[in-house]
Amino acid sequence: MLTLYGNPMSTCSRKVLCLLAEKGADFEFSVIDFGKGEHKQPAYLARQPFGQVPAIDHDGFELFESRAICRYLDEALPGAKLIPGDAQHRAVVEQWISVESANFTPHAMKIIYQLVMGPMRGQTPDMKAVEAGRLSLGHTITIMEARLDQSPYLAGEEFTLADVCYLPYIEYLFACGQGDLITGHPAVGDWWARCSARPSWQKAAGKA
Ligand SMILES: N[C@@H](CCC(=O)N[C@@H](CS)C(=O)NCC(=O)O)C(=O)O
Repeated sequence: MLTLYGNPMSTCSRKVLCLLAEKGADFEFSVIDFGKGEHKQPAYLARQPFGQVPAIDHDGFELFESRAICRYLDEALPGAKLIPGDAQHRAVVEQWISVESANFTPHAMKIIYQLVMGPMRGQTPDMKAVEAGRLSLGHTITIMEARLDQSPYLAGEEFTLADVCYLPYIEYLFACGQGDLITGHPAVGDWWARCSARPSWQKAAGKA
């Protein structure tokens, strides 16, 4: 029995939802209500001490951190493999996941925070912070463009966990009017079109 504790709007939950859809896995989705502050209550903190989603319980095995969850579920569940068996191919997947967590997401989240989360709390966006985020993210996207000009997916010919990890942040960049960062780079734009059309992403993003 697999239970995912998460929220359908959360980027990190969507990574896991996408992976589960790729694998065709059966699971229960236990929605943690941010509005009620459920993620900061003792029952949930016992599962995820930072009070963040997602977390899982797989036959009594508990785990948090979205990337660790994805790696575990890819190995533990049957279905398509999103992490290759070959050592060099797997290392390239890990390289692009590291780029996502170090060079892509922190910059993307600066923009998303200013234009999405802040306004939800009644804050006015700081457009200088948005511009700074765009500049830093643009540098990373230029590097991704060079890679994606060589292969259809970040780690080569196949869709892998490396691609999955970027999708939730890009979805939000489009939602807050910053999609030109992606479409302004032809190979990155084509890659996004390919990845985001997958039924797994459509499902994870609540579009199907
Ligand atoms: N490194 C964590 C980050 C988790 C995270 O930031 N989750 C967000 C939603 S995407 C959250 O729960 N935010 C609520 C909070 O931090 O209070 C992971 O990858 O699982």
